[in-house]
Amino acid sequence: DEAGEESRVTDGFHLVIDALKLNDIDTIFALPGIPITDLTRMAQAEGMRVISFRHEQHAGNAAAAAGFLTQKPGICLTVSAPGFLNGLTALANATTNCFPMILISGSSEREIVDLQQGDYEEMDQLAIAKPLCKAAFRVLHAEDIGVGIARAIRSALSGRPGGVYLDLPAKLFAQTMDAVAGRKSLIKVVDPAPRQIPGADAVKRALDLLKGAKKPLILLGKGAAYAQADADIRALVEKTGIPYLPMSMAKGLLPDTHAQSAAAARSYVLQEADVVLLVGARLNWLLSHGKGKTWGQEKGAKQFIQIDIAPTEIDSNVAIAAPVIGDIGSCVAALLAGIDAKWAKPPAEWTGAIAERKDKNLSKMAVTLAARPSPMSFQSALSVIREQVKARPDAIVVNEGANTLDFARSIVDMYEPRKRLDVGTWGIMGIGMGFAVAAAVVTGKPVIAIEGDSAFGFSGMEVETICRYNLPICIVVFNNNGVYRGTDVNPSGTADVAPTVFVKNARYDKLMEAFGGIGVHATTAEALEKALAEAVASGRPTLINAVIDETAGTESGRITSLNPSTAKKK
Ligand code: FYN
Ligand code: ADP
Repeated sequence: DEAGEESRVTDGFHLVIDALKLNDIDTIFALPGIPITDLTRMAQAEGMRVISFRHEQHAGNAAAAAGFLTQKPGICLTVSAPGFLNGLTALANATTNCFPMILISGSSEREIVDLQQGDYEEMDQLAIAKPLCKAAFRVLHAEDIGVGIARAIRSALSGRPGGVYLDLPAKLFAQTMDAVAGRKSLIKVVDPAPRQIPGADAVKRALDLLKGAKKPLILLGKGAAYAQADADIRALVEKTGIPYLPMSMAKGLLPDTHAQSAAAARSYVLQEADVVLLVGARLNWLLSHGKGKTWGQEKGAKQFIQIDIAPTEIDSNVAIAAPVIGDIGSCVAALLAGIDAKWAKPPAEWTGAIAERKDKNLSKMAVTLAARPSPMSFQSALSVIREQVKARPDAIVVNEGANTLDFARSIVDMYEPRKRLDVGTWGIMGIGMGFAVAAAVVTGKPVIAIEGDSAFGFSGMEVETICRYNLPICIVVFNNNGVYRGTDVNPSGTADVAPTVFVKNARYDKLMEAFGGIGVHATTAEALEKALAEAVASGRPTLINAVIDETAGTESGRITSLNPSTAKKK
């Protein structure tokens, strides 16, 4: 009969869903449309969580953040050509950040695309994706779906994690095959991120160098956060007694209030340290390429120990005296094994000098944070968020902007690993709502998104998504009327406002109300405090329009120096 016939065959749609489920992937971040609309419906019917967005870039950013948080590739599903391109930005960003994700895009008919005969949304997506991600695959036959998904998962997770593109032409979904053969064609990936054990000689070299250091420093990056080797990393720091510095997304790996944190003496330790142990952090622009004034070059050469899974990362900017190649869990465990009770803690001269600088900065900070100026300053508004995060250390902080990012990074202490998601390696704007949605969906914890008003604009429409799924997200928009600040004027005399200025006194809170969420217009720290506490306690979608002094804010925050300035005389 017909029903029996139906159960004996499967199709491309179901093989994709079954292959993902077989590999414990239970969530898809998507934007439905031709040719993947039915795929989203069927995935939901088959018990997957399908979170559908308003723009593919945010679905892609959500997948990337989910990958970082869970060590499973986040899945982003888009339509062809323009939808694919929108998702591709997020895929490239995920790859840059070493986050595992898979962008699955439907594509048009190969026969027409390859002859360039002008199909609906015609584009050779595979070719375009290839240089922008870690790996890219296309599946043409239903019986190869299992292999395609397995290769995508392995590519995203093994070695240095990253983004993978999987091209699924429209025709593939409708293809049918025998259900039993279909099931047999699927692959459950065994050991998708194999441990990579460092060589004993490399470990010894690193330990010897560390032992001889007078001013050692440990630098933790987001690779260390991703690795989920939290207990061993903490043990390494505490057993050696070496001061450490977290990169922004490594904040909370050890609580920022930890006695060994040198975050509040950053410039000093970078300049003064003699041996630096990098754990999952690259010596890129965020670390001034490991040289120059930031690193006190005039004070003599530094020696680096670098733990990384990617051997070619070593010597990328400066010579690395002791590379330790392997997964962070294995490398840190191996170092720990070489640290016994006889290990000499760093000289008190070094730790004492750091403590002195740190205390000075912390006291200065305390004064700034206690002030209650009107209108609010970045610092007074952030002092409120700082207290809320202290009260709810399990909350996840998403942070983007320029000044809003830079001030929040040093003001808002983090207490637990992987609770801070931000602009990452590229320093990009637009990750806000995608990251916030993923954080809420995969952890179920409250999310506080600290957003510059400009940064928020890139993904603001996703407040509808947040309301639709009733996610426990509180967005705080730091509204100072513009990019960096709101006071620039157009010098030409025409009616247009300056390029960095927005509509003055905009009410971003109304945007949230439009979709049934809670909007709050906060002009004082007290009002902000009340609204934030209520939002975190209730878990209801909330947007607080925090009015910040429009004269506050510097060009590009703390990276002003990256703005090119002309040598031409005025
Ligand atoms: C840090 N600091 C503190 C504290 N934490 N003081 C007191 N209390 C606390 N808790 C001090 C720290 O010692 C530094 O002072 C200063 O605050 C800044 O610290 P931060 O933020 O850690 O360091 P810095 O120099 O800003 O870091 C460099 C960086 C960072 C490149 C890693 O700026 C960064 O991640 N930038 C990303 C920027 C970005 O992507 N922007 C988006 C594009 S904006 P000193 O020690 O005195 O120096 C487009 O326009
Ligand atoms: P940050 O921006 O915080 O300094 P980066 O993104 O520059 O951090 O560096 C992260 C590094 O961590 C990358 O070089 C990446 O290869 C590495 N990495 C990521 N995951 C692991 C892992 N599980 N084991 C070892 N290294 C890893």
